[in-house]
Amino acid sequence: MNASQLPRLSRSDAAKPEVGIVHLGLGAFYRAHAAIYFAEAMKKTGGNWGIIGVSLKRPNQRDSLKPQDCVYTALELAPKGEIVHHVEIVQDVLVAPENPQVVIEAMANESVKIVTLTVTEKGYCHEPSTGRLNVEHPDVKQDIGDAANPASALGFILRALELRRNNGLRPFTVLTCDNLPENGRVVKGVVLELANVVDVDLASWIEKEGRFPATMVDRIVPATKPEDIEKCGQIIGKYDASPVMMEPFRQWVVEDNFVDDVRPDLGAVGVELVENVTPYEDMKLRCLNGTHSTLAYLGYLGGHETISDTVADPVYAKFVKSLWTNEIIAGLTPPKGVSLQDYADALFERYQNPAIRHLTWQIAMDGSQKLPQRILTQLGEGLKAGRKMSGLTLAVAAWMRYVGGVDEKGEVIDVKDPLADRLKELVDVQSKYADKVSALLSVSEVFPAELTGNAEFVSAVTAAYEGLVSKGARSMIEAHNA
Ligand code: CS2
Repeated sequence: MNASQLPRLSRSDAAKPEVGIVHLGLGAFYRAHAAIYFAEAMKKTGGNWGIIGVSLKRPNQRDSLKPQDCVYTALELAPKGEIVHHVEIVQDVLVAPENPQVVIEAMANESVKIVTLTVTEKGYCHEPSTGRLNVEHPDVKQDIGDAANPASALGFILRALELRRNNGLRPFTVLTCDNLPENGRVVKGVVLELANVVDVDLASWIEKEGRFPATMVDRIVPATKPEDIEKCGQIIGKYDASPVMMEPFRQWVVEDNFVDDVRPDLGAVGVELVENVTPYEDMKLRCLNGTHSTLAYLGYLGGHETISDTVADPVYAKFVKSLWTNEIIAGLTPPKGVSLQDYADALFERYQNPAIRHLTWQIAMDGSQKLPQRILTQLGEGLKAGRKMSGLTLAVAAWMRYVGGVDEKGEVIDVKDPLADRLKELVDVQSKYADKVSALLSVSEVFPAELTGNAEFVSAVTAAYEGLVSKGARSMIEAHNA
């Protein structure tokens, strides 16, 4: 029997909490991470932290969740079996383009104390290399020009804060849950830049009264696939159209800086509330996301479908371990009491989990937005400090090879990236390898001058690129390991 023929999942008789949180960008990651922490905190120590989820672009999530009263299953997948979580914290799902005013009003409701965001790197409409708002971004233009119809998360935050101020309410805390370095400072910066264009008094009110805590979020949550829906149906005996698949490990480190100190009791459920998130963020972005992207490009090119398949290949396993030890950890200051080598060893085990089918293709998405904070900053720092950074250089070359859009068997790669067309054209119009590489290096939103001006790096990345084209990813890694 297909899962869709089973009775539909539904809400229990438990009382619904009042809404205290509006979340922008309701994807699998948030439902498997922050939403579960909030639900557990509420269960443990009370409070009204029900969530209204907002999809900023597409109606899919609403269409799947509303017929099951917005409840869903989170399947915790360990190598030895699974644990089922029934999650009831989401109270409603709105689709922003269908009725932006309803979203703004929901965010301006007095009961709402926190607006959380998972809009991915590109959702901040900023230039990754400078952190500045991209005022030419079509969504930003709409946010500025059409007050009643914002397009980006920033526009919604701005208009909702404006309404709260006009109604004499306190602002909400803006809690970003995206993988960006200094994510709190980034979101605050772009919201203030936008506010300054629209209304300088509003900008000063937000600057003075608003709070934008930084966070480090971690849990591996692959996008839900059709076979996951079937598997979930078999396990729970009900049809859940939108379950989430997650690994057992989770971590959330949050800067304890909320408007009027109002927040769920996150400390009671294992969230680390700290003054300075930066060392945790650097550790996670570089050790985890940096190697994730590296394995995604090199793994995909080498014919591996998932991260667990990739690290099951001993050549890749040796490579990623040496990356941690020789290139990544050497440049990091560990958070207090943390051993970075233990952290890397634990990561390797997480990557090995065969129950988590995390596609290399999925992680390879949006590389132009991810590369700077995951790989390029540490690469530049390592070179400056005189370290050999050949593994991360190979990762950059693999990204270049990947965005060319043709794999090692000559088949087309479905490259998902906001710059995909431009990147492909840069590669295609050049015939020599060195010219292709230098054309890609000229994309200044991605590559900082300190790397493009480093002749040794340029020749190393060019050689790596040539090697990837002529010998293939696996052979290049083997040569690197030797
Ligand atoms: C991944 C992340 O898709 C990606 O780019 O690297 O989503 C990663 O799984 C999470 O950050 C883990 O916390």
